[in-house]
Order: sequence, then C-alpha cells, then structure tokens
Amino acid sequence: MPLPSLPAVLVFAGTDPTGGAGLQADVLTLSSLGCHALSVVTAVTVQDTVGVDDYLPIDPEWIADQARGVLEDMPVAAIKIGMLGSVEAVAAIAEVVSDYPDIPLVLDPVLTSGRGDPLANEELLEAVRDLLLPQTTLLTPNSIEARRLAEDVDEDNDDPDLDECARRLMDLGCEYVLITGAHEQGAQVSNALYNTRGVVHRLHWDRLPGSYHGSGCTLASAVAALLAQGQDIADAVKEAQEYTYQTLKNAYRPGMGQYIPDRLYWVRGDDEE
Ligand code: PXL
Repeated sequence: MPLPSLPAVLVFAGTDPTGGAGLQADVLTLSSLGCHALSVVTAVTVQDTVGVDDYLPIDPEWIADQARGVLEDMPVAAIKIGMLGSVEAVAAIAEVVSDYPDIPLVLDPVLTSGRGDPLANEELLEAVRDLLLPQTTLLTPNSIEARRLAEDVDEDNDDPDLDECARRLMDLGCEYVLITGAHEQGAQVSNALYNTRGVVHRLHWDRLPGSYHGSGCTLASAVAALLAQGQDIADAVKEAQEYTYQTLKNAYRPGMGQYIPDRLYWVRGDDEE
C-alpha cells in the first residue's frame, strides 16, 4: 500500500541563488512544516545577501504550463504566490488560479528586495489589485507594501493609517489581510490580522537586532503550510508568526549582507525552544 502523502502546496515565486528568500525560502519552509512543495518559477533573480542586481521574468505561458501540469496531476491543498516578475505573469497566474476557487490562496505582494531594489512597478501593482486581490484568501503585506497597494492615486495628500489600508485592500476583494510591522518604528514589532469585520488579532514581538533576508517569504509560506493542514486562518497566522520568529532568532549570516532565517532551526536540537 502506498504511504499517505503530505499535503501539497503550490508556490509561484522567483528564484534566489542565496537560498535566503523567494522560491528556495518557500520550499524549505513548507518542507520544515510537513508539506510537499510544488514550485513554479516566475522569475530568475541575480542577487547576493546584500541586494538584487537583476531579474529575468519567465514567459507567462511557461508559468501557466508549469502550474497546470501539477494541478492536473495531484490535489493541491493551498497556493502561495510571491514575486510575480511581470504584468503578463500576473494575468497568467490569475487565470490559472481562477479555475481552483476552493483552494486557499496566500498572496505575499513582493514589491522590493530587503534593500529596497524594485521587484514590481506601478503597472504590476495595478494588475495585482485588479486580478489577484479578488481571488486572495490572505494577503501578507509589510506596512510599506500595504500603503503602496492601498494608495488612492486619485487623492491628494492620501496618507491612510494601516487599519484604513487593510479596509481598502479588503474592499478590493481579499478576505483577510495580515500587515506586518517590522518596518515601523519602535522596540516592539506589531503585526495585525484583519477581516472585513475589523481586527482579528494583533500580536506584538520584541524587535530582534539585524536585518533579515526572506522573513516575509517564510511567514507567508508557513501560513500556507498550516492552511494546507486544515487550520483556520486565525490559528494558522498565529502559529506561522511564532514559527517565523523562531527562524529569525536562529538566523545565520553566510555572506556579507543580511541574515538568513533558519527554517530548520528545530532540527539542530540545541537549547533554543
Ligand atoms: O523577500 C522578498 C523576495 C521574494 N522573492 C525573491 C526575492 C525577494 C527579495 O529579495 O529576491 C525572488
């Protein structure tokens, strides 16, 4: 008899040769949390742990074909989307996922690298708002991404607070929004989960020293893994944040730039909880 399979999570992401962010971060996180990662490459980046130098978007037909191949081969329990690479990729992915409306969809709107190198332009943002947010179960922007996505381009002096950003993003169609606060000031980092009725929960963490590469990818993939295992959104988000915090506490610095979260910290069996 075949052994029971692990829940499969389909990831759309860009590759990162440092192994810190992007597709490599997603696959490691999903594996660490007991899922099988199905990986669709949307872009290839050239980068080190300091920053992104360049990227090559993959042909949208190739993106759709990669995804359809695995979606038709096996049941998929959750979908996670990271770096998109081009407007055409957004359209192709939106069309594929629209055929699977019952699979929970986690969208991490990757707009820049950790250093701030642009990974998306205004046109791509517009396509994400129009084509992907209406299909998104959980959107996981940091505060900068939330403000950029929620900006009302027709308004002068438009400066919404983060609660208002979350409301606007849900007006665009996503069910839940998790806004992470590491880019805001303060000794603590506050993350807030919203649904259309308001704040579901706010969690506060002591700010860790250092700058991390791939923390957002880790968090979004961890939520996708836990959703794939049947947890509800509020529990999955709480546990994913706890997991991500541990990966950051155990981060290491293999190069000259940012720290990389240790998604397999629990394998080392040292003193850390
Ligand atoms: O951490 C966001 C991110 C996602 N995906 C890829 C990246 C980065 C940041 O550098 O390179 C491929």
